Amino acid sequence: SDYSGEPPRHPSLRINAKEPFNAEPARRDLVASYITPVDLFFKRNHGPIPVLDDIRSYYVTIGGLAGGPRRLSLDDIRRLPKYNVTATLQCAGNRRTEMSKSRKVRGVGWDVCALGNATWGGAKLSDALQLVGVPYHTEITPSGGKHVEFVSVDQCPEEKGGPYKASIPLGQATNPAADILLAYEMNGEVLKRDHGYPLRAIVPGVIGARSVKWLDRIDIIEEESQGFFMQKDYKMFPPSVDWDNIVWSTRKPQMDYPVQSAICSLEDMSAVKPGQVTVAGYALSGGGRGIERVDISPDGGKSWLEAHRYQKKGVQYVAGNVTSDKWAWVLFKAIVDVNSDTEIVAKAVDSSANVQPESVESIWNLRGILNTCWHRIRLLATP
Ligand code: MTE
Ligand code: MO
Repeated sequence: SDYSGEPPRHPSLRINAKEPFNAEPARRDLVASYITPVDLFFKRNHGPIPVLDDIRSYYVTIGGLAGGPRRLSLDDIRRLPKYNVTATLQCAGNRRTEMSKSRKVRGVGWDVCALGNATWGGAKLSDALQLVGVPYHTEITPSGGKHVEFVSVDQCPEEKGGPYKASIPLGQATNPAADILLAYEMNGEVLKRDHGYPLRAIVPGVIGARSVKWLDRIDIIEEESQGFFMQKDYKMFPPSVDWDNIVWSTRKPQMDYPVQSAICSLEDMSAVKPGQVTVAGYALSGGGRGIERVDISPDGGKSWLEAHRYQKKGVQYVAGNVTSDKWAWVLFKAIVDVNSDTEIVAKAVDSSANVQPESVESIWNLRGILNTCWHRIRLLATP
């Protein structure tokens, strides 16, 4: 693969793999703002960043069972009603390094920052599909049946040199309330090359792998995509399955992400002065489920206190069960007293009362995805 055309990147990013480029921000940088700056937003790639210079000749082709095919230029997409959706994109591999410490897993290692919260601007996928004659859908549909497949222009070794592909159920793609975007802006600016310029899918509440960048085609197909990243990756297996007994077809491709939180104001095993310590981080859940609460333990899980949560820039605390952005994370903060060596723990509860699992062993899986166990920070109290 040719990596000579990569864009410049922020020097403070922590690089997990150079080619393809995979990087995440430092913990403290991530929770310094409610909206993640584009420069510091994690970058997750499976191949070189495509060079798409002449966007006047760019178009996305909508076809497959949709008929046609119809080509939509960027102007066609921009003429559709524009929506701004604040949504957190999280890689299913977030926190993989920690899972690998319990038992080895395969995949790029990530600390706790393989996610970011951005305001995405673009047309709704449901409007683009309606434009080419595919009607809206407003009921909940089963995940079986027809899918909408996104096909990129990038070339991935895993796809045997072909483009990155992923699909979502047709009923979700055509439902305006799912807020799925064909995004051309990120935080009010033209999308950067690293994040899918000129056009990407944003599928809120779903693992990042389905938000395909650098769109080339959108096809309606009979069943879910047969691409590598749907069939041979991003599936969650039980702890009993390893590389010698895996049968990929026994599991469905992962869609929604589960409830998650992590502490970002502290590094594991760091020294602190005895006294008050700030415990701050993020919490989020998939499928449009908001965060109901974040519990913090100052003593390894024996006792708990509830953290303050906020969603907006102006540090507006969320009271009771009122949350404003259903696709976006909440940031949290608590002050705890530390007088001796201890372990600080965070766990979140979502609006359906799903709770993060206590141990990593119980959710270990060979690909190291969806590590959502209680997040623990060991602190050394040093006077
Ligand atoms: N789309 C293409 N075309 N190629 C990719 O490698 N990576 C996916 C998804 N879309 C990928 C892609 C994965 S696994 C994630 S987590 C997100 O993009 C990351 O988006 P970001 O790099 O904008 O943060
Ligand atoms: Mo990902």
